[in-house]
Amino acid sequence: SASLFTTLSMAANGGGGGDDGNKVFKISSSSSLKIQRGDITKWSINGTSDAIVNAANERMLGGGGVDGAIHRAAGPELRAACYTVAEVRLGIRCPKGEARITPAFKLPVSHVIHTVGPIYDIDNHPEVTLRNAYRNCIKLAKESNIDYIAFPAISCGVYGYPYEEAATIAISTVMESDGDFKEVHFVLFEDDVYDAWLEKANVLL
Ligand code: AR6
Repeated sequence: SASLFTTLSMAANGGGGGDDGNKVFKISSSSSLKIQRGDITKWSINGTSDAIVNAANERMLGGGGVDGAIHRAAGPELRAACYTVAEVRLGIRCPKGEARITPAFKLPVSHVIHTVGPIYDIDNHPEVTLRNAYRNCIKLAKESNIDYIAFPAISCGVYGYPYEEAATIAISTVMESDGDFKEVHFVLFEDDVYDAWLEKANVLL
């Protein structure tokens, strides 16, 4: 059932805005999965029903990696909005595997969905936590009427998740969203992460 189109025009145009190397797969009759290299802070579809996912930490007040990039691009209002998210335990706004939503402020999307993945070498059953992170983002996005969602490679940076294993979990979990979204995107910053995602998508879709 593989259905792969390659949008060479974007690459030929020089890409940019997270659209270079854009590969499109069908996950249902009404829903497609796009895998691209790029900076997720530049990504948007319509600014009204689109959301990017942030790979945050449990404090949910910013950090390094994609989290730092998202907070820088959104402006200080994002941190202020995160600060108002209720703590579930002292200093913890978003436990691992859960998700929270905020407005996106200066970003070109309507919302940011913050999630926290597992630390691969430390946490028990990281595969369960990583799957829960993707699932809870999808659930929250659906409840918030998001039609277009973009994910980074959650836990594949500082948190050390091996790319191939993370790709299998990420892609198989978004395949469950089957028709919930018009488009699900993975916007991947590194070539080897992008290659791992593309390889798994070609196997799974
Ligand atoms: N757009 C898309 N992907 C990006 C971007 C970007 N602008 N910048 C980095 N990445 P990481 P984690 C990729 O470390 O492993 C933070 O300090 C990056 O290359 O951001 O879940 C948080 O505050 C990698 O492939 O997130 C937490 O403390 C992927 O995003 C901790 O790191 C995820 O890398 C979370 O660690």
